[in-house]
Amino acid sequence: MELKGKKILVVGLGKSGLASAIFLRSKGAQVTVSDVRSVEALAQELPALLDAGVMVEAGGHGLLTFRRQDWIVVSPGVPLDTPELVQARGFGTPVIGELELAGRFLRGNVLAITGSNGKTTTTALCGEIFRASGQPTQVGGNIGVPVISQVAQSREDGWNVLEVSSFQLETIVDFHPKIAVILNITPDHLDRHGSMEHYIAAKERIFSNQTADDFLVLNAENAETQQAAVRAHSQIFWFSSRRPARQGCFIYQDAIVWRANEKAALEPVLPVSEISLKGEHNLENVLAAVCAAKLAGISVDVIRKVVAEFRAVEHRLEFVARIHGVEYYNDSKATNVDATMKAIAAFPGGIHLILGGKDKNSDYTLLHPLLKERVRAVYTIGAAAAKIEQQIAGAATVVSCQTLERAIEQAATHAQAGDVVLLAPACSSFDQFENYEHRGRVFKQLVLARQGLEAWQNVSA
Ligand code: UMA
Repeated sequence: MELKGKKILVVGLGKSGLASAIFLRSKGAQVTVSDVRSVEALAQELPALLDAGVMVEAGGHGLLTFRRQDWIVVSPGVPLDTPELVQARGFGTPVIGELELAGRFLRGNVLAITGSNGKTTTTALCGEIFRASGQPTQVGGNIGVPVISQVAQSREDGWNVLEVSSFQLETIVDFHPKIAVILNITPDHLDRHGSMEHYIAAKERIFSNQTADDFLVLNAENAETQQAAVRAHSQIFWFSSRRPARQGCFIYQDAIVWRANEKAALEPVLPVSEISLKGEHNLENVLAAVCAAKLAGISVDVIRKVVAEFRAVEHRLEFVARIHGVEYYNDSKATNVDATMKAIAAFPGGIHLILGGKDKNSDYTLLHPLLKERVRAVYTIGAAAAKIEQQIAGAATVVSCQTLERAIEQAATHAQAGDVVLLAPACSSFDQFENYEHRGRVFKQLVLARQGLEAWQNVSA
């Protein structure tokens, strides 16, 4: 892709847009950035861009700006049905995403991991394993580091371990991972994709450029990933927490084992008891990571050591504190119903669950069985509270709280020793917070402040 002298528009000036604009400028393109945020809101990003000779359109997208371009690079959070993008595509202007742009310049092998839930944990774990094996490794993508910012450091002999989202996959053209992983597909982002069918199609793009020389790792226990296998052209390896797989990773006699092909002997990797992550969903994440690592030729010794030492990633069922015998867990990354179900299932019962935020056109009635079985009370917050309260009526005691602060306060009042206060909100955070990380940090600060207060009261009593 020749960039020198080309007129390129970058849409969205978040992490991906900023890194794309700087990259494109360094390659000699004439770059304009367009963002709906005001000049004041972009004050932090503007100086670096203007210094680099990038033009900026702030406060909205202009039709004319979109029409005068050779290429458009779109940030993941910008919907493809944005009218200006639709019109530009109508005029024949190629529109690609930041991941596609990066993929065209990235050196080395790509391991790409997607799924509705578990992406970040699996990507982080794979990154640790690949690093420990001594191969040059970069970890990036949806996990928080735009891939385009990693192009310069990428190496022919190295691995790029990338978390990729449906938003990023929607705008790929040639992106081609050597190993692709789909952990699971369950309803999420239906507000953006419009239907489950479109969402699945976006996820399946991860293997659309793979050939028989590439590997696709799929979850044998998820209906949607089972069906994906039919459409793939790559070599398929399965992981399963419930039954043996023809080739791939599964549990046998309480240990994770690897089978290279139907006729190969089972190779023990590690006893399940050595894994410190909580919940069956995390067991699946570990199985998928082991599968990917084995396909990359990494030894069992390295894998076993890293998996045993690996702790929960921040905001993913992260233990925060124990106050008066009540444990507080931060699962702010549980931004859809399925993730919340997995978080609930990780505890035997006694749960005080904080739910709510920005709705993604989700069906909260799916929570009924688990709420009845394991949850003592639900504390609702944010814009989706009324919908959630209506949909879970009868399945759990509900306390309307509006804010996270009040929810923690109420949960702490009702919880008894041995109970769990769990933030696993089943919604995105954008109604009350900058993002899920911000929501998780606020949760942790509020819980730790309570812990500090209790400690202080104990000392002064
Ligand atoms: N914007 C517009 N026009 C629009 C919409 C947005 O100009 O129509 C602007 C916003 O004003 C803002 C910018 O676009 O200035 C934001 O762009 P972005 O939403 O793409 O955010 P980035 O900061 O570039 O972060 C993105 C990913 N965000 C999303 O997919 C929403 C980050 O994933 C990712 O870590 C980062 O790139 C680096 O790769 C976050 C995420 O929430 C964690 N992902 C979703 C998820 O995991 O569920 C998919």
